[in-house]
Amino acid sequence: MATFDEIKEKMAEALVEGDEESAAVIAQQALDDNIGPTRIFKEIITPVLTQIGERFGRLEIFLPEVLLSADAAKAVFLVLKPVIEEQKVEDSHLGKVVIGTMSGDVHEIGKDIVAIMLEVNGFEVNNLGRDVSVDTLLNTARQDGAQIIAMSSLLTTSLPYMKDMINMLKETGQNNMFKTLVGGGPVTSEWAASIGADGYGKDASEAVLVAKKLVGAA
Ligand code: B12
Repeated sequence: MATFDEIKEKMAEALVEGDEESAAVIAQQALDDNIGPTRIFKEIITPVLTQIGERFGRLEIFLPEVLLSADAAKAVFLVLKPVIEEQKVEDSHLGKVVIGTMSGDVHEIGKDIVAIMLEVNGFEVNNLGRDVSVDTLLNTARQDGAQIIAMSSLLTTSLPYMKDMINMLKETGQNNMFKTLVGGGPVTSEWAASIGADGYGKDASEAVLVAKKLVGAA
């Protein structure tokens, strides 16, 4: 049986090298060794991808390498997904959430983690993917009869669309129909408050807690 540190080291190596196959094998090994998905996301995937982002920012690595690492992270996600889904809270309908990454932004790993964590914690989630316009998010939220519109942004250039959404809700008198929840790399609680968002979560666990508060379930 491998220790957590050994798993972390091996998975970090696979992510850095962008080795999807090894990443998936190590993810399975972690599960076999009773290391839970949340710990893998929080203590391995997030810090390793953050480091990769920093190296990219310093021009030590380039976009194709980041892309390979992201694919390796997605391979880990696919191994963990069914295990997380098994933890689904039965018979719990806290409400409907529509979630997407804002226009022009294709970062989706963190948003997908948030989506699945909301789902297993009692929400019905419609994950619209990435590069989603304000109009699409809002129209879908109306069609679905959603309670929460959740918005993800990893780029400073896609942040303003969160503000556009909230302004549009206010201007069209729909701000009482939906609660807005925001998150993603450049999003802070200060930014969330400044645009009038109803909730902010710094990670998937907080997203669940805040979403529950927004529907009066926590
Ligand atoms: C992987 C990655 C990519 C991949 C994305 C693949 C994919 N399918 O997702 C690829 C290679 C495509 C990519 C492309 C680019 N990227 Co990039 N990327 C990253 C990287 C390394 C990791 C992101 C990630 O997945 N993190 C891991 C997850 C688990 O964390 P997370 O996303 O933050 O999500 C958590 C929380 O934020 C929160 N959360 C997220 N969403 C939501 C939503 C809600 C509602 C809530 C409550 C919470 C919440 O919970 C999540 C789970 O805990 C980051 C570095 C970083 N520090 O983030 C750069 C980074 C985000 N990228 C960056 C840049 C500049 C780009 C490019 C513009 C590069 C280029 N020159 O083309 C392009 C943009 C493409 C586009 N149009 O979107 C910059 C952004 C700078 C900025 N602030 O604007 C970063 C910060 C790198 C850097 N240091 O420069 N990237």
